[in-house]
Amino acid sequence: MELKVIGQSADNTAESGCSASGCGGSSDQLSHLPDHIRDKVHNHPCYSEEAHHHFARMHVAVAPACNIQCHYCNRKYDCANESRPGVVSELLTPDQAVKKVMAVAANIPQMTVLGIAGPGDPLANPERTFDTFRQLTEKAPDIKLCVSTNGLSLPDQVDELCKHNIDHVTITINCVDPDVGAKIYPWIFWNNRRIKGRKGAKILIEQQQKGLKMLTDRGILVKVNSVMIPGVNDQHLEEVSKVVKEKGAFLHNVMPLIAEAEHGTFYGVMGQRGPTHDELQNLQDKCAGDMNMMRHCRQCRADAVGMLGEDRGDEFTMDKVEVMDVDYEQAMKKRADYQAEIEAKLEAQKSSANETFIPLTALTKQKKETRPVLMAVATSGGGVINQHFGHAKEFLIYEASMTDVRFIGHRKVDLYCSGGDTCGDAETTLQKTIRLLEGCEAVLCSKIGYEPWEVLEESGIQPNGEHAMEPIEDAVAKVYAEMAESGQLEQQRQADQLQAGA
Ligand code: CLF
Ligand code: SF4
Repeated sequence: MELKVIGQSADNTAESGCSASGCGGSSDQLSHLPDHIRDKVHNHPCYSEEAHHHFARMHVAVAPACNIQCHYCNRKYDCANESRPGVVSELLTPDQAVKKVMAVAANIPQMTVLGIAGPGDPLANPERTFDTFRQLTEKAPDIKLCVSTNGLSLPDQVDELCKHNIDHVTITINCVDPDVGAKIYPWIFWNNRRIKGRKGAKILIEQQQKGLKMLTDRGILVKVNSVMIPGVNDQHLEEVSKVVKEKGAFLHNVMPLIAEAEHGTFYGVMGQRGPTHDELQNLQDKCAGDMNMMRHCRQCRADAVGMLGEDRGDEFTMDKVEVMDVDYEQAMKKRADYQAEIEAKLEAQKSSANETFIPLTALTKQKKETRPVLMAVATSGGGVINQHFGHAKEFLIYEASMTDVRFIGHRKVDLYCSGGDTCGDAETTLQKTIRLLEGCEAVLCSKIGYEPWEVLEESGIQPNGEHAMEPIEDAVAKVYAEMAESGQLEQQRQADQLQAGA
């Protein structure tokens, strides 16, 4: 049975209602919302942190052109608004896109959302974008539609978006100050002219803010993406968070700049660095005071397919899609059943958890103040610990403390084990993984080989394979309780104090 853990107040008395998964997890993140909003987000993998463990999204690359230039973008690569750099494998016509969506939906029944996110700007390609949406509204009414834009032509397109029953729009807003904007956008294309520098940035900002307000006035959920660029807008994004919240944005997603010289972007070539994990988390925490933050974004490709963090695009290239025989009526029934099963399972987990709240005091007799701990988790989805350490392409990072367990992000790693029972052949990649997990004190996975176990332990990261198939947040809470129980968290605090005093 799933355990739920309630936290402690500073004086170590058990507090009510603050479950481990509730405080940091998304079930409670949604519980304060009115029903009609919950309905819109409960199975959207980007708008609900919990949903991203269970539901998938896909993008179709139908929008090649863009009406602005961002210093972090080279359109040989995917749109950095919504994707990690990497060429879009196939640019699709709307008809091809619709075929592909139906083929994917028939084969991945947990795929609930279709997004158009590039490789250029979807609203700078309105015919292609809206033709795709129009056809899908008719042919696949069970799929949620989602779009991501830089916002320049948004105010002109809001009526059209509403016609297509689009409930979710993402606007990338990196600044609300044209002087900051001039350092990010060299030009925009506006009224048939190229407008450079501050003047162009000012128009873009005005259009973004106007479009945001128009959408929220119409009840459309708006997520704001911001790219964090150290030294350019990092000090400014708190202000952005406040402004967009005031205008009704639902969620703010602060993403790290990705800039490599080989991508051929201005920032990449100029050596502009992206933020460190700590810098990103600190900024997200500061912004969180003002609004809901998204921390599970994977900066997807503009043609991504599958759960966030996985890409099954290779299974659905157009040559494969063309020969797939899809009976969508039949597929819709299968999808509805499958999704109902997932939701029933989640509901059952929630109610069983509500009945079995366990005070953290019951898991640990530790009465002294303990410090928070970062833990890495290997999972392939489903909200449980179900992945071999050596097979993990990314780790989810959780922060556990006496009061809650909260998800704070993910870190991508190189895959160093290509299968089989021998872990540790490629030690240098393992070392890279260990560097990536810097700051984490435990790693929870379903299984781990003997060699990486030893190397992790030597590096101060405790491997733990004892919670395979358990819900992540419960397992993290239990491991934290064990650490507190053993006194190591208090000891460490004393050691820190001694070191500080030395
Ligand atoms: Fe795509 Fe974006 Fe819709 Fe999601 S992605 S258009 S809202 S369906 Fe999601 Fe991917 Fe992050 Fe975007 S993880 S990059 S936030
Ligand atoms: Fe590139 Fe997107 Fe910026 Fe356009 S809006 S320049 S496609 S990152």
